[in-house]
Amino acid sequence: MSGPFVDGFARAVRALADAKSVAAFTGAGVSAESGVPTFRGADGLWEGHSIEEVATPEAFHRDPVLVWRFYEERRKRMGSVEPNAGHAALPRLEKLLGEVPVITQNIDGLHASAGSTRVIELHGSLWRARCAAGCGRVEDPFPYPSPQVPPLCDCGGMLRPEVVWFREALPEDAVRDALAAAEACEVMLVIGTSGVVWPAAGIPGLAREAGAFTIEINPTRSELTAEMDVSLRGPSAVLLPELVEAVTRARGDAGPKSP
Ligand code: BJW
Ligand code: ZN
Repeated sequence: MSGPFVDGFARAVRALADAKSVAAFTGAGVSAESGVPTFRGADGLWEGHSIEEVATPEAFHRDPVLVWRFYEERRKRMGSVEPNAGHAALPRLEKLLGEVPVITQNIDGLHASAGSTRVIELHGSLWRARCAAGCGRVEDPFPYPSPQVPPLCDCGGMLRPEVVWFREALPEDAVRDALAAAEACEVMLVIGTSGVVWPAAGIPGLAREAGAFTIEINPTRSELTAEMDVSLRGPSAVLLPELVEAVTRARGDAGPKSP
């Protein structure tokens, strides 16, 4: 059974159940049902904020207090936020299939809180800060609330959120790990991302070029839909648990497959 007559969900289950290695690539949509706003679209985080005002190195240079207030507000809102059933499904998939690297654009830390063992953070973390003056100091974790706004480094310079702003390079080790995971996986789950931000948006395409079967989970079409073998339309907190449940049934108690 293959081709257009088998529905997308069944093809996704079969690909996952047969896979020796699976990776996930995630964006803000995976945290939407935890109450974390996405970036784009109605009620998105950028609504009411100009990106140039808060998410560029120039913005920080111009008005570090405004930028820190924006991030302190987001850190405060995270205080009452928990991982949702979509995050939780990924560590369940690890129990079934072995390690599932999660390449995430999110900075909220919710994949690790949910129990995913290998999280690759492409755009940094809300919970770290580093010296903007370049002395090399990293505060991990950087406590909420910040002792002052803007917080200062021991060297006298300012600390900045350890996140990746527009026109900044992504962390080298995260890019290296993400590329390795994309090239190694047989199946890549692409969850809750618009796919508009580069270079992260190139990762599912690299996985596919290296032979991976690609499965999108998103309520709407994205810039990445055309590169997907299967697109499942719906929220990830519903679809991911359903998918993992179906993969569990399909595999019986086979456990992870050896490479
Ligand atoms: C659900 C759901 C549910 C909703 N379940 N799903 C090539 C071409 C063109 C431009 C560029 C290019 N290369 C580089 C650029 C420039 C730029 C860029 O990409 N611009 C584009 C916007 C055009 N890239 C950069 O600047 C990068 N740096 C770089 O390239 O350096 C080299 C350079 C140097 C000098 C000059 C130029 C380049 C850095 C990018 C850093 C991005 N940083 C941010 C902010 C991080 C910190 C913070 O959070 O404050 O990262 S921007 C923001 O977007 C954030 C996200 O990680 C990222 C991606 O967004 P995401 O996750 O996809 O969210 P949304 O909101 O877009 O989508 C949500 C999705 O969820 C939707 O599809 C919904 O349908 C779905 N959904 N509910 C499942 N329940
Ligand atoms: Zn310093």
